[in-house]
Amino acid sequence: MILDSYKLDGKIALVTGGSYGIGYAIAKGLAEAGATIVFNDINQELVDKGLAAYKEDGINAHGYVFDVTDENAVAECIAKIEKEVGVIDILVNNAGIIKRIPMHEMSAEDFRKVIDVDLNAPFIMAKAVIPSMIKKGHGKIINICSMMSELGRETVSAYAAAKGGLKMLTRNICSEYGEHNIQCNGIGPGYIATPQTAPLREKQPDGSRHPFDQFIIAKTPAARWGEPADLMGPAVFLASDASNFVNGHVLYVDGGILAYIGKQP
Ligand code: NAP
Ligand code: GCO
Repeated sequence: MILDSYKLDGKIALVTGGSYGIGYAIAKGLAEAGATIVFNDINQELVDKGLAAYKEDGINAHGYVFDVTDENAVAECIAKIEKEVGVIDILVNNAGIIKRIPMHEMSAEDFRKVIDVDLNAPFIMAKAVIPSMIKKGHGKIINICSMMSELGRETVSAYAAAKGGLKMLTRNICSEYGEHNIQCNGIGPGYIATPQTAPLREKQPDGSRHPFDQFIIAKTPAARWGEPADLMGPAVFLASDASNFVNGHVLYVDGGILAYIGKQP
């Protein structure tokens, strides 16, 4: 039965930055499809917050504290996870940051910080899990890309450079490891209502919608912001056997933004 190919029973999924937001929603979807959930975040407070939320949702998740940009910490923790939980079958590179600063005002340090979390870390995480995936004979890597993997806009130069690079890293992992039955794909969320985009949706002093909020509504055929739950189904698909011949692809979950010139003002 084709629906059986979407089941993740017996699979272990690691979702980085999975305490809340998109990462949490993706992990919840993978859990509902049968996967065992492992997640990390950058501090114990966030991991504890995540563990409580997963428990509330009936998910017995495993939480670990490590910075995804720290190669030594990542290697140590992957070894610990493999010992305590098992070999990772599915890696979701979700952890990410953004700094919205006009490029000519942005410090090289801030630019590097965004590249470090949004591009270097997915490399570090994938490098850490691929050897065991090769031994196991299969693996799924899902990189959380962005509209900014395809488009630019003011103030997000570092983020767009990172997410554009992440699209090409996705294609290169596909190219280099496809023969080991490892599929590496991206999910490109559109504009999703999470803490990361909260500043773009803040109500104005007069109670009106934020100009950027109005802009995105006009640019989105669905005429709404996405919700983290909109990403659950696409993530289950890319994490499951249903997508074993899908590789190097970025699946845009954007309500149609990339196809649409935008509603006339
Ligand atoms: P978010 O609300 O900011 O959550 C990101 C998570 O990653 C947080 O838990 C964050 O912890 C964690 N994190 C950040 N740096 C880390 C590090 N060095 N090590 C470990 N964990 C770290 O973001 P989101 O909106 O859920 O987005 C999740 C992913 O989707 C990101 O890659 C983002 O670029 C991407 N994305 C978001 C949207 C959107 O519209 N929201 C659209 C397209 C793509 P802290 O709380 O400590 O920061
Ligand atoms: C921004 C937003 C976007 C979203 C997302 C869109 O400032 O433009 O934060 O970058 O986070 O990446 O796909």
